[in-house]
Amino acid sequence: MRFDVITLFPEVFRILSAYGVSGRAVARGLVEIHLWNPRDFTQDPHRTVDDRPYGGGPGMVMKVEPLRAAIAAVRAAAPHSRVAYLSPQGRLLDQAAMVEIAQQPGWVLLAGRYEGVDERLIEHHVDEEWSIGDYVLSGGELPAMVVMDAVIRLLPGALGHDQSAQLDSYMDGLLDCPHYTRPEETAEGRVPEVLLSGDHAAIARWRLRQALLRTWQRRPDLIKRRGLSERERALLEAALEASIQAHPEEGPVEYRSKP
Ligand code: 4FV
Repeated sequence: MRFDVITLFPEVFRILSAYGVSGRAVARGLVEIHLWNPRDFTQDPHRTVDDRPYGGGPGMVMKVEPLRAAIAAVRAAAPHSRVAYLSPQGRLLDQAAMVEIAQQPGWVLLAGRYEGVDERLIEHHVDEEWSIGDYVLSGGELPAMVVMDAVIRLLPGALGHDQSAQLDSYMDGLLDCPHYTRPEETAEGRVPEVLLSGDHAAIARWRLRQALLRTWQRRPDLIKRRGLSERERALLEAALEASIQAHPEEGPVEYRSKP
């Protein structure tokens, strides 16, 4: 996988190539990260990349010319890559989208600043527009890093053992089950017995049951979108029943962010 990032702040991307899963993936050549600064594609002595918005209003807008030249240079260096602009107006990304993105050989990520980018640049030189969430950030750098982190961990060989990406939250459209580690007992309580049993079938069933219950309680929209198999429906009903038995005073299991 190859990422080319067009950004006014290339230095911030060091965090991806220097640390953790993404740092190891870069070191092992599973992914290449190339950084391009639009200022290097300006013609004027002030290296101007932005100007005031036509029609008035606050802030500044990124100019077409430096970005057009930068994209042309990147496309020449990475002819198989598609160009994606990160903005709140884009397609809202989720795990399924990250799996799709990871199938491509490469992406050019355009990280905007100021109020955004001149619309003509988006219309004529951008293939896709993506959003990481319905809120406004001060730049596209963090969204670009979010996409890169989420995609790099899906690359074969990026995680300790490939199997773990499959177990990730959302990979099966459900929230993740609770996790525990040593010691078995702390002041906060004891690890659920089933996890100490060594009975892998029972452990897998418990984890699915917990994931179903949590998703039902915290993100019923995901259950609606995904639907449930007969087995999952039975597991969820049993979990809901047990939860009502365990918290009779709380009545039917309504939405709650913490169990
Ligand atoms: C954003 C988002 C985002 C908007 C103007 C950068 C900012 C500023 N990008 N998902 N949410 N971008 O807020 O992707 O230039």
